[in-house]
Amino acid sequence: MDKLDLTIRHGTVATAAETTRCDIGIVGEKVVAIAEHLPAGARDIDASGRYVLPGGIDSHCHIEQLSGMGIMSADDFYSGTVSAAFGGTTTIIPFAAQHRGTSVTTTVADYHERARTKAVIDYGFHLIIGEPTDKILNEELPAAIKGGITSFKVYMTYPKWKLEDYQLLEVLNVAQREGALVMVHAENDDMIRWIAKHLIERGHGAPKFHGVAHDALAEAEATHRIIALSRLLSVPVLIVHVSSPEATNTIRAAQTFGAQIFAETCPQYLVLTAEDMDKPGVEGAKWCCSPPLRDKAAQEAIWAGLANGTFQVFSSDHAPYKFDATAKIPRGDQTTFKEMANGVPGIEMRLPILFSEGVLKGRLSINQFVALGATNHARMYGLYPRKGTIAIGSDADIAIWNPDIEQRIDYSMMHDAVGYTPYEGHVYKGWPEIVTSRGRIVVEGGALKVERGSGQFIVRGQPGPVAATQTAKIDGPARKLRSLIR
Ligand code: DUC
Ligand code: ZN
Ligand code: ZN
Repeated sequence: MDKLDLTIRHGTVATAAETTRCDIGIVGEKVVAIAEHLPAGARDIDASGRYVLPGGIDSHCHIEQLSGMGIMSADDFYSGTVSAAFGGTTTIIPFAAQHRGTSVTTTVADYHERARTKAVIDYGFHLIIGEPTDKILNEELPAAIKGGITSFKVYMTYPKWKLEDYQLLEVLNVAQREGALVMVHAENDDMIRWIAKHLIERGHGAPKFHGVAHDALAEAEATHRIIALSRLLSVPVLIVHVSSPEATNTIRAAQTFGAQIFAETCPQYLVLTAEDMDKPGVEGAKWCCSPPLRDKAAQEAIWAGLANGTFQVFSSDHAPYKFDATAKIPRGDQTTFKEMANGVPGIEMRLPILFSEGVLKGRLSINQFVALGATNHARMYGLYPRKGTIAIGSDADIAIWNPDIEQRIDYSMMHDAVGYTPYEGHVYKGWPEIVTSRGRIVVEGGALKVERGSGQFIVRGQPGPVAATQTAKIDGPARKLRSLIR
């Protein structure tokens, strides 16, 4: 065997399928050898006592993006990807957000430009479709899909992005025709707006009322509705950032009878609750995200959904907004929950939280951890097997985890540009020590080892569920409709 460029030896290697004690050999950007014993490469890492895992994939994060409320996120493609890498993530799929009045083509070109010179790890994009005009649906979206952007997000709430059911059907129809996966933010806009108006009129503008306005029934209703729309056309849908027991149970039930419904949840719903929003003044704005934090019972339901397979992907929904007048508190201590940017940072904490609270506390196996944090994202979003696993021929994107390190979270440990972490003071055990991306060591010894702009855009293939649908026999309510409407 030719000399290996990099070897990682004596570690416990876990994929989504199995756990083995073996050595890994890398040449250039690829894994080329996996064996019980390999000779040391030009660079040799001793991974004794460590887990050697596929680098994480974070398929839901907002980087250098203008939100639905028109607010710029704090992280650009440099700080966002550096922060991701320090948390054991080697690929991100943030959003290229199409705002009304801007074409998808311009949007995509814009985001390519933002990322190209800054990202330190690999990335793709999902599109956010804010305005599904005929031109966008029939010309611009198909072109973006051909360019490797094979998934897009739609919103059932937020005035600037909300799509009507009719528009959602149009988008699902295009996704089916073009082979793309639709991600959905499922909350009932009218319920939220109605509750919020009445709360604000009565002077209940404090951050904790954000949780009241975004009642779990708003999430449950929209979840039901998008499932019905998906079933009507037999088009797979992935429901993002699921937070409540009602929505989780609804998704589980739909999956049980064969609907093509996939789901994602996020770290904030596992370890934070609505009580975190209940702080003096507007401090609680730091914990305002949508859907909002719920209660302990909801945390348990989400953990159960991770363990039993209701959720395929665990993403950060990193939505980094500064606690200042640019984002979280535009009117200082007079800001009401309706005026605050929605979202919490978490790109760096995503995997450490799942490892500590999931794997080390016995809720998930190490293989489930790998599936939820990496492999299923690759399968869902058309990156597999190049990304998301450790196999011969796959990109050498690897995170070496030390399960014995315990740390109390302090914002100075983070590498993002947000200025705070909602996990301040929490204690988590198990951290990535060395992270590689396409064979390059990205993080080692607490330091960044690569240059700005060294990450690459990854052209994604057809998403897994979509490919499966196209060969599957179509059943249920869609069958008759499909025979009449092509
Ligand atoms: N939706 C997201 O996906 N992220 C942050 C806020 C939101 O509403
Ligand atoms: Zn959302
Ligand atoms: Zn999001």
